[in-house]
Amino acid sequence: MDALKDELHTAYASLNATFGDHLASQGLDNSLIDHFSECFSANVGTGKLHRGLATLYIGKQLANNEVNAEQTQQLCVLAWLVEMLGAHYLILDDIMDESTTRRGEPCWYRQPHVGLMAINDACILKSAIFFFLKKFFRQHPAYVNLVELFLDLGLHTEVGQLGDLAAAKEEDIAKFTMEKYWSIVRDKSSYSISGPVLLALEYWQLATPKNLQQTHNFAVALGEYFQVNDDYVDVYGDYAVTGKHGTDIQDNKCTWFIIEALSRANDEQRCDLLGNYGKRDSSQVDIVKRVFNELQLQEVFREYEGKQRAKIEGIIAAVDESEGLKGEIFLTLFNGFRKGRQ
Ligand code: DMA
Ligand code: MG
Ligand code: MG
Ligand code: MG
Repeated sequence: MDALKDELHTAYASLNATFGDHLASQGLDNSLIDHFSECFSANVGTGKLHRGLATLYIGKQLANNEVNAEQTQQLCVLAWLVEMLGAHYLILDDIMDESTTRRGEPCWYRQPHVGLMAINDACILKSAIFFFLKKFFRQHPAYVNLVELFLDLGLHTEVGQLGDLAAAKEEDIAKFTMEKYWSIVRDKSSYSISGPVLLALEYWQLATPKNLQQTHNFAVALGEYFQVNDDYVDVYGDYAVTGKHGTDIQDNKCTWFIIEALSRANDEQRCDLLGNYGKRDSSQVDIVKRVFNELQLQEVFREYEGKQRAKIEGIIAAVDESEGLKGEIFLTLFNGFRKGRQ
């Protein structure tokens, strides 16, 4: 993976510069170009690069690593485009979730010289994806499919975010259900997992109905595992590792933890949860966390994790490789997410 990371980083500078040149050719002021370049550097490529690395890795694997220089360059571009899509959503997500930190730094919208200009920065990042698709893939036979794929991934993610934000407005958290939770998660997490696989399949024109179905099944199962982990990190994560402070309890989010807690609580604990969830006051957040601890939710989480891991391994073992997809690809993706789950 380190060699892939180096390849990705080589492509990075040229993408940032290419977009800057495009803006300059439109007569944009240097100070504005510099602003966007800073936005790009601060938000794209500062995370764990799971999605980008996965895209490049899968892209190469599907071709048995027989990839020429031009194809490598194109796969690197696709990898960065997934990272840009992620950066677009995280900038907006931090504003909507009123988060304070991301990757150990103040969130982009919390930088004094940015503020709510971050919303427009996020929009430019997403538009830049389509600029790059046109620039690098206009002649590729899968061009239209690649464009449609980014549109689809975007819509799914936005629908997931809508579900997440609308649920957080629920005054009676006793109405949260696992069914609702899983449906939000399916949409919210889809770009992270199916994105890299689908892009690589489309690039090599291997997106057969069977391969798409297998990818979907895997992505749903891993997406669930991934989001429950993300919810875990929100409550129990170590800031030194995660670089973000949790906000789910304060934000009244419909998370795996609150649903499990409500289903296990006695009357007194239930009363504490209902009266203190979704409040900014840190002493109220502490009460919710105390109940989570009393209910030994970390233990319940470990059990869930074990079961879901077995389910994912089952899906991987059953992959039908007859149309070019490989179980090995899913396995590497799974291990990558597990290793960097904090
Ligand atoms: C973020 O979910 C989801 C998307 C699609 C950006 P989240 O708010 O739980 O993420 P985080 O915990 O990183 O803020
Ligand atoms: Mg968030
Ligand atoms: Mg969110
Ligand atoms: Mg979260």
